[in-house]
Amino acid sequence: MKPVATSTASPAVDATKRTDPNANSEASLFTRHPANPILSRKDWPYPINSVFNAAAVRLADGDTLLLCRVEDRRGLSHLCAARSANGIDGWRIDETPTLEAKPDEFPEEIWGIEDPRITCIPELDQYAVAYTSFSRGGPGVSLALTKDFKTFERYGVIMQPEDKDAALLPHRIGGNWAMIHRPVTTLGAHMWISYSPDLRHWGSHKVMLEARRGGWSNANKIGLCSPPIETAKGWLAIYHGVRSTASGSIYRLGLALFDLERPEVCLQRGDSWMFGPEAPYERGGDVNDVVFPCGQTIGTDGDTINLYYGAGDSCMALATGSIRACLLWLDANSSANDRSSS
Ligand code: BMA
Repeated sequence: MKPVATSTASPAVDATKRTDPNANSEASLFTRHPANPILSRKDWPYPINSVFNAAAVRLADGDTLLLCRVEDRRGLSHLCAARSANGIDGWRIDETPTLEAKPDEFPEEIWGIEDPRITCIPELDQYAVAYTSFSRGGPGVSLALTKDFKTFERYGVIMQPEDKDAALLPHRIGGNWAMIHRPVTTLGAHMWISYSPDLRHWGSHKVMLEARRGGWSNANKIGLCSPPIETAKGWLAIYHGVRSTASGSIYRLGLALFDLERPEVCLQRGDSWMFGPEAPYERGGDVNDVVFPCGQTIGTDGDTINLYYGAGDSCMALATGSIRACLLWLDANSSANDRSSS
């Protein structure tokens, strides 16, 4: 990064001190871990191109498990588990892919499986993994259940293309399972929520949050990031907004809060993004200017968010924040009840 030029600066500002191009950013809600990137291809036990967009969960034994999207050297993705006692380093990575595409049985997985989100489901005593299947018709949403991240019960595709960025809520709402996802329709790429009695048959589809329009940083395309966090005030959701520019897309993160009983009702939506590509590993990669979280763990204090995110479609990074701070930030930075595309 180059320092800001000094020659034309106003005399009142000591521009020589402004070596950080983001120096006028407001205090960030999330702090990057100094060990970033925490996982990259050099760590892998077998040849790969990149590791990014991992789902995250804290296991019963206290380990953090990241179910990473791993892109092989054909360009196709599979999922591979990495476990660590502190969620930062000392990763123990499965020696072979943990969950691979099975196109013979599931033709929608012909070009790989991507971007998982894990939800712990106490009623089933299992973890649900919602992931993207890359089919001939585009991306769709598939679901698998597991107890141990070794064997998986595959449900196949549950939302047909074009659809992705899906996560299950951890318990039924009004008797039905609820899943957030991002279908692309002629109306745009918005976040929807759908309901199911059995995790196989989905209906009662409702728009949950719309991409904005015009000049907004999250105009035209948004999608859920990590599974929403259940708080006393509502479901706290981190979502990505995509800005299209002449030199490509910029993926940044926004915050929104949804009603606990009726999650399709947006209570608050932040106006500005709260985290975006700034570090070198986020600004440059196979795809530049991408931060893309698919999972988080919550600290033992019940407040700390350990947000795991893919950076530049090339490596995994960690940033920490606070549920309380996110809720306060929404109080201060939201337009009232704005779920729409104004
Ligand atoms: C999205 C998804 C992500 C990817 C991002 C940036 O559409 O495909 O997997 O990280 O684009 O390339």
